[in-house]
Amino acid sequence: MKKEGEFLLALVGQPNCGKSTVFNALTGAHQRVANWPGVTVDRMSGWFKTGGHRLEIVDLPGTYTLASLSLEERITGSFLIHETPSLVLNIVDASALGQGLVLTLQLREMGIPLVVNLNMMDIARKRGLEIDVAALERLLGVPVVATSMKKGHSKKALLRAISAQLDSPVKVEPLSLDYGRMEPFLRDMERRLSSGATADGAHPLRWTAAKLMEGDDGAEELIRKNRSDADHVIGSARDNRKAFEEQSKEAPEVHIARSRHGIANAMAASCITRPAPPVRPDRRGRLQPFCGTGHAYRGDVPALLPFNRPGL
Ligand SMILES: Nc1nc2c(ncn2[C@@H]2O[C@H](COP(=O)(O)OP(=O)(O)O)[C@@H](O)[C@H]2O)c(=O)[nH]1
Ligand SMILES: [Mg+2]
Repeated sequence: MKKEGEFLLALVGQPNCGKSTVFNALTGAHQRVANWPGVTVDRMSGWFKTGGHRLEIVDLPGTYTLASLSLEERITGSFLIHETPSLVLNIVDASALGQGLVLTLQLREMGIPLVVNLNMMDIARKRGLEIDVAALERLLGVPVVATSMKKGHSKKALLRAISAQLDSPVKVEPLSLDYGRMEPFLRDMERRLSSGATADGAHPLRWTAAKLMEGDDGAEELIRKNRSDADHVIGSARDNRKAFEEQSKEAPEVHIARSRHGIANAMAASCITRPAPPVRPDRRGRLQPFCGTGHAYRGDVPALLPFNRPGL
């Protein structure tokens, strides 16, 4: 539980994006390790001060998405839903931007207070990638801070961004992604969720609708906890999932994941001002080290990205 004047900061990111490096840089020696209840996954937490604020920071298990499939995803997803951190710090590997943004988009769909830390900028630069950080910030609608935390570069800028968010928290509207042919099904679920007695107003309707269409256990649990008409809502979600699959011959969760990956890659492509050079064998026919990075971003940048851009 947070004490008066204390804030809870959750560290979220995909494996190997530098989460522990950022955690260590922020907390120094002020760390403790425990287990998450009932499982043998380490729960790292610590504290630090910035701009007169004292923050407890929890390093959540690295996860590629927030689907409730793996243990790591379930721990991280459940913490974000139930512990309501004051702020989420999402670490993204700048050298694999499209992949990293898949998780960022999910956090933006939740509409939770967020600062994005684009880490590993040194690696991205070394590979020839250039990223327009301001453009990414505009698209995401939340602050983005570029760092190379292994060398401690831009740690102060990151601390400033964190304390600015705590000083004057800006209510961020959840990002609404376009799920194409699933839209009518999502609208139906949103309509059902908005009617009747509901105590789950803390989470955006659209996010809840999409989680139910994914068949996410965590979302069903949330509905059961908060709604007297839970059976009815969950039953409708199952009907909608079945109807979508019959109509489009694709599992709803696969469609959602594929759409989100497409949007993440399009977003990355539109922010990468210079992509990594293409893969080219050297004179002996061997592939150059690091040359695979950036392949996902080459090709056509869509003129109009298929999502609602904040501020446009
Ligand atoms: N070059 C470079 N390496 C980094 C940076 N941040 C982290 N690393 C390295 O990347 C690897 C993975 O980092 P780690 O913090 O363990 O990632 P985690 O899995 O997200 O906790 C480690 O070898 C770090 O030293 C960075 O900004 N630049
Ligand atoms: Mg780690």
